[in-house]
Amino acid sequence: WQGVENGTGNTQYSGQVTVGSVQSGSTYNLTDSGRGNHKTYNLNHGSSGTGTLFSGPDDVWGNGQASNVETAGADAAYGAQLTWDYYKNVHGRSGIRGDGVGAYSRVHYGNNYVNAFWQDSCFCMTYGDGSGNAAPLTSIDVAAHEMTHGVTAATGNMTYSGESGGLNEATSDIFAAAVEFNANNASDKGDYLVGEKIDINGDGTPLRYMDKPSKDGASKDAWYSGIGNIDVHYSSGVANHFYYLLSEGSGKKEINGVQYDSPTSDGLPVTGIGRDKASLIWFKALTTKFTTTTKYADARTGTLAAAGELYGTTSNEYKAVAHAWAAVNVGS
Ligand code: ASN
Ligand code: ZN
Repeated sequence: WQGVENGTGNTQYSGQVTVGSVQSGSTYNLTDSGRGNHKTYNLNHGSSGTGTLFSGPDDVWGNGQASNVETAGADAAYGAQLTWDYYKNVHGRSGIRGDGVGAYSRVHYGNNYVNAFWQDSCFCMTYGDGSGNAAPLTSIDVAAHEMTHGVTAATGNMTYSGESGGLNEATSDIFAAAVEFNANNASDKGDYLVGEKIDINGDGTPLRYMDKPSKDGASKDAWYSGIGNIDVHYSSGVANHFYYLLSEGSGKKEINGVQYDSPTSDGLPVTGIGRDKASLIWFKALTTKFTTTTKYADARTGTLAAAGELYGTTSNEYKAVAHAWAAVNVGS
């Protein structure tokens, strides 16, 4: 057995990358021995079990095209690698549960399946190939979103319905953006868009926008009393918007070639503190303040408490948290 990141992944979305593989005799397989032995399997259109571990006579995975069966495996392995490294390097968390144990990925789930999902029951994530215009759901942000559902399940575990469900979903979008920025991949630069690579709408637009969530036609930019009654992928907009404002501030901004224009519900401008600090605050709140029943008002007090512990209650960071929540109509 040898090697961490010896393999070459020719991904669909992230160019040529290195992936963790192990050699066993004259065969290589997609096992990331440096990251909890995270394995990547080919379901080959099945919908249960693990299918087969990606393996072969060379240490080159995929050719950059969806038509090559290994390509989705390379993208999924890379996404898992980046997510592991993000939690380890930025938050000091070893693995999704913090116990050093890797999860596993399954690609080519079912037929024309336009989704990806995390399951705590198998401690694994699964990717569909997409259908029609929608390309395989194996981009960095989708991988990080799904794996973050595992982190959330192991920490705050916000119940997946009502306001707590929106906060659970937002946590996945927030760290998906953070992982993507942290990766600094030239082919998939960091952004505050969710699913911009998979063309799920068929017109090049992303699935979600964090600067102004309502741009998707369904997500909410600000809290209102009935927000717990809508789909968690839309009520998440309030916290996604909070995170964008806390990181970057309100108004127009260009980052990595993407134009943003973030409104505030109270009309008052917000000055951002940068995504690194915003992410540390959200992570501390997730792991030490949030619970199954956390609602938006509790997320506000939880993130304020986290900011107070990290930077002090008289800090600019603490004040920015309060301003950003006010800007999405979550008040005291
Ligand atoms: N891809 C979706 C998500 O992670 C699957 C779901 O609806 N749970 O949110
Ligand atoms: Zn989700």
